[in-house]
Amino acid sequence: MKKRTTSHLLNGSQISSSDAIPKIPIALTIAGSDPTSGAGIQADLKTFAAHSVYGLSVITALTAQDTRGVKKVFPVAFDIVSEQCATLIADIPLKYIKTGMIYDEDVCSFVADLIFQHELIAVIDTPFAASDGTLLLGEKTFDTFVSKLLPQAKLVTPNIHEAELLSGTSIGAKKDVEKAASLILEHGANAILIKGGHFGGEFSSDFFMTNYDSYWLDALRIESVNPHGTGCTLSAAITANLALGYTLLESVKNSKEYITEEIRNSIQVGQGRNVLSHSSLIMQD
Ligand code: PXL
Repeated sequence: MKKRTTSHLLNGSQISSSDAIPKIPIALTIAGSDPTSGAGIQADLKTFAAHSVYGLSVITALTAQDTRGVKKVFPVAFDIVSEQCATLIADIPLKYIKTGMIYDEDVCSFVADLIFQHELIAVIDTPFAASDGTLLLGEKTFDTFVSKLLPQAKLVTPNIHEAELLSGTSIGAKKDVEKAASLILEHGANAILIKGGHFGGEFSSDFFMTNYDSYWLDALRIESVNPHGTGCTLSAAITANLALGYTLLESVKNSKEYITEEIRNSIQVGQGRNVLSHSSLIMQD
């Protein structure tokens, strides 16, 4: 007689009792909280959800901000961050991680060790300051970021200004971007995506480089709007694509398409900058 199997039904998906941990794509974001939900941990989780990736989150700092700017930063204590990470990782099989705002030097060092010890695939974003200039990392954190966290990156995703800081060079043309990228890779990162090269013309060009190859990725530039949270969202989308099984280059290309569409569909919810809706809203006139 055929052996009967017993299964549990959970939210419509079938989980066999012999395989209690479902194989679903999971990603962790370690980043700051933005109450407008336009950037930070909130944008990361919405981006994971939009890609059908289950998102975990550990918050490194709270911010008081609105769509016009950041009023105050409240770093979360080292013990609180490290305990949350250790607790999560003891339970949930984790491979993919995205890091955003990391204010504290010791937290930065801890996250680098976490990635190394658990052999995590890490997309490291570089939000050193908000657009209004408010610093999103402590005075001493930058050096630790460069020496410890950067070498753990599967991909690091600076914008032009952040690439200038990381490379110690100034960027005014495409050839400067290429030079800065190779200097930053010398710190040990596996690959780099330098975002937002607007060197005239109709394209917004990002530069992707590994130790083996490099590409200019062009997208038609969308005039006028410069929504809040595009950096966080792009790096979260790349992490989600990696968790879904795409290669690094495919993940970058897919995510560039995603962010271009999100910028096109950005919405105004306050008196300042637009935010991304992560396809959750269809605006009506
Ligand atoms: O967009 C960079 C960024 C990242 N993370 C947090 C932020 C900001 C910008 O304000 O507040 C928490």
